Amino acid sequence: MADDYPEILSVECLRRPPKQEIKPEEMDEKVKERTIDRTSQIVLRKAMEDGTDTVWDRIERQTPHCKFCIEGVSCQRCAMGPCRIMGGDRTRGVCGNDADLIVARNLLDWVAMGAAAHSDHGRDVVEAVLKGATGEAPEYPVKDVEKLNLLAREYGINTDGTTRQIAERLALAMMEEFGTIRGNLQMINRAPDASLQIYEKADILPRGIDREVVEAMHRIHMGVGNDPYDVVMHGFRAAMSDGWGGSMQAQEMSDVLFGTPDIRTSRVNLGVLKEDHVNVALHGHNPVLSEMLVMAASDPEIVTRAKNVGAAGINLVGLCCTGNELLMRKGIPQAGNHLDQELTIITGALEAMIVDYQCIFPSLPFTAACYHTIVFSTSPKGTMAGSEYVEVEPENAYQQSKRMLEKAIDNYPNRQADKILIPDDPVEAMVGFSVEAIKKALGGTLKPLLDAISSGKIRGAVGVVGCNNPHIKHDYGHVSLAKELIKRDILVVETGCAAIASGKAGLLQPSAINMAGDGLKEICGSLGIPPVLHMGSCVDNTRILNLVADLANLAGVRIDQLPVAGAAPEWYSPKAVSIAEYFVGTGVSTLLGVMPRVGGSPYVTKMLTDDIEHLMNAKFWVEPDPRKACAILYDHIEQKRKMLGM
Ligand code: BF8
Repeated sequence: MADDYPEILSVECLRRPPKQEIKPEEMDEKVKERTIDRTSQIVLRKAMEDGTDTVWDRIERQTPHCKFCIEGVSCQRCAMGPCRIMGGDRTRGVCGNDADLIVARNLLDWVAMGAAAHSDHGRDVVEAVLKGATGEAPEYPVKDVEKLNLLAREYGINTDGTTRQIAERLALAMMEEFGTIRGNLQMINRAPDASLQIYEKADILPRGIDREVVEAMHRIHMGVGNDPYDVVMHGFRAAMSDGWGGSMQAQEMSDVLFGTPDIRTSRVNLGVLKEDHVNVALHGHNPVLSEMLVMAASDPEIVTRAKNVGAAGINLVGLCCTGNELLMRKGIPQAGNHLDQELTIITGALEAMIVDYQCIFPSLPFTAACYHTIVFSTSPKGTMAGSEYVEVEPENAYQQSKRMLEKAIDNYPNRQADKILIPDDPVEAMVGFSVEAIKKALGGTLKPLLDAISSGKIRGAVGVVGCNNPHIKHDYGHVSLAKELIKRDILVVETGCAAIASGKAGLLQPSAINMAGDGLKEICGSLGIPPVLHMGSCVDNTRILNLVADLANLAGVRIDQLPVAGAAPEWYSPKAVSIAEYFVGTGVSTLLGVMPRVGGSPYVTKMLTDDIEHLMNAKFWVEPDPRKACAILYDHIEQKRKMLGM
């Protein structure tokens, strides 16, 4: 094996502290309190028996949390503090800011962080397209030429010449949008004119993608954004630059490079690991890496090497959003969602976990040290202490992918039989509902969907999206809400970890129509599709934007007039905050199952849950209880229907 790998740091197994001992007779109950997924329960119990520390143990040790932080009224923005707004005579920080301003700045900070993460991911995908086109990274040719040409025309680009020439022009035009001085971003023009007028009036039309994030950072510096209203409003503009800019570029250009997803069936949950294979989990977000690993895994040299160590082959499995990307384009099985990342290692059957960036627990190498798993980090901006770092760029991605797989194979004999526990029965899931795939299923147009909504057979649609958060029982928020919604004939479209939760619960199977109301059952049944549609990863929330824009254009109404809504029942990440703000900014009211850190400011809370509706015709709700959440969403949809005279 290559001997030029950097030295691996000595890392110690991350054990649960002895004072947090869990008695064997308490384990079953405890796993049921923590997760509803059967396979996660099985492996979580193993973690308890092994004494391996998990996210659930750590949150227990962190509880109770600082109440000022929960309410968003602690400020660490400068060195005159830190400050907390505690009431009494402490209603202002050292600089003189109050609770409203502190909350507003903290919120904008989160939006900027989320928008930056998505958009930087988008830039990486566009860069891969560019390098594929110029020949610097020949492993990245254009797969969906039709989409490339459509996008080129949308950007007003000359489509004469070769595919590579068009790809180069388009990539450069998209990159230019990060710092554009042209005005607004191109793809937001997909929204109906009447919606664009609302965005313009609310002053949330995004300018350059980087500009909105940089301006957000400027505004939250002490002494700049001193009016909470404007600070919050800029968050919507920054989020719109994510939704209609960086994330949408990531989604569209991933389709260009790797193909637009189509409907297919695969399997989900920790049971997708295989006892007799070299198991490798691909974790993170960007398909630029994971697609190359899929290609490298079928390289004859790799296959032979796996056989030579006595394995039946290589078994690639996905986690989080890079898993979603592979699931919907390649049918690669998915081991789980955000809170399954440690459990995948704890099965004792994982030879390697290969990560790029975002949503990756920094503790993973230390979890891996309890077993035989090697954790590879690959991104120069996502390096991880304790991992084995193999730098991957588009130019070397194939070779580096092969090298990591070789190391994983060589690690197969290091498995300890007595530490292996792979749950059985992975669940089948129908995935890959890009807007293009939905249109194809409907005969080439969204008209049948619109007709079903107009007739009332389908009352409306809700995008249930986002993360897992150990503050909520794993998968419970997603699955319970989706079940409630489909029961009321509301079509559910899902992305990210929410979609995986539904997959594990069997809601992505056509047979799940039996849990739906009569109208939804009839429509989905006639098409042979589930009542909950898997639309992909978190940057694929922009597929939902495209869907609502298409529906609104078809119906001749604004997006905010449609009987639709968003929901993020278990969100945890700043990226989810950005998504939620671009949903609302676009005109899709959104329900959060976890309270954002704004409770310390009644002003900002009212602004988000009430006042902005007058400006954007959309707003936020916060409701952790899935039944009550469904009631809110149902009422909203019925009200929108009434206003449209449906
Ligand atoms: O981008 S849903 S936990 S994996 S942030 Fe992360 Fe949340 Fe999962 Fe994907 Ni999205």
